Amino acid sequence: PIEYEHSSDTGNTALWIVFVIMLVASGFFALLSWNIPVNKRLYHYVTTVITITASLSYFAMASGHGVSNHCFEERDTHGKIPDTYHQVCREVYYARYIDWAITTPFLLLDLCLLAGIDGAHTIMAITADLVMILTGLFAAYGSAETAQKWGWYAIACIAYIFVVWHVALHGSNTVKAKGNTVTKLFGSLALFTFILWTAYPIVWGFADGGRKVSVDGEILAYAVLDVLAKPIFGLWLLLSHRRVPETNVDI
Ligand code: RET
Repeated sequence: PIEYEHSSDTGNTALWIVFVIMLVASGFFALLSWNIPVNKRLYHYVTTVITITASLSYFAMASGHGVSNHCFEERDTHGKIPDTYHQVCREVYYARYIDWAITTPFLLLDLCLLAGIDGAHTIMAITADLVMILTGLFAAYGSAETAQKWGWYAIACIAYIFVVWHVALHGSNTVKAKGNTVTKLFGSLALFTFILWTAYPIVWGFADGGRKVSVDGEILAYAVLDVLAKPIFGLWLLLSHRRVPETNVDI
């Protein structure tokens, strides 16, 4: 017998709701740049690209695209001879990884610009971030209970530590040159980001990885995190940017 793990109406409704939130946020962020000179719109561009990408990815997932059935053998008798196996098929929303591969570098770019991190360290942080997302994608397609799957997961986690290292360490140094207000703003935005981002591998471990959480539960957990990490993060950044002229970057 094949065991199927897939989403239901609850998960699907959540995907549509987040699609609408991302769309509204994109429109609002674009509007916020209305009376701002073109050369001062960098944060607006970057942040709007982030929510537009997310709305495309949520549209794909809600309408049944960007998802595949990942089937593998799972052992059902542990340590007994002979071992017997059964087939498990669980939905993998690979659209998320495409989304994350585009949006997480841009989120980091926002933070790096805010802190005044130099180009070399920004590129290193973004490279480590791409390694994190792509090795996470490999992990998602590994069979359960295999060292290979959790090996890729471990590599992704190491890459994540590099990302935090680069942004937190260099950012907290370089941001001082921009004064107290920007230093405080960067501190709180970076902490907010760190807490949210760290929740992703935890959700992944229980849902995609360990399969302790249903596909619906996984959708709901990522839905909450995605809304906080993109529209709420963006709102916070763009409204603060409006208030604090020292956040300006020259382009
Ligand atoms: C994975 C699994 C492998 C280990 C790690 C992960 C980290 C993912 C992160 C995702 C962040 C996504 C965001 C989306 C925007 O809304 C790939 C889940 C470390 C940090 C911020």
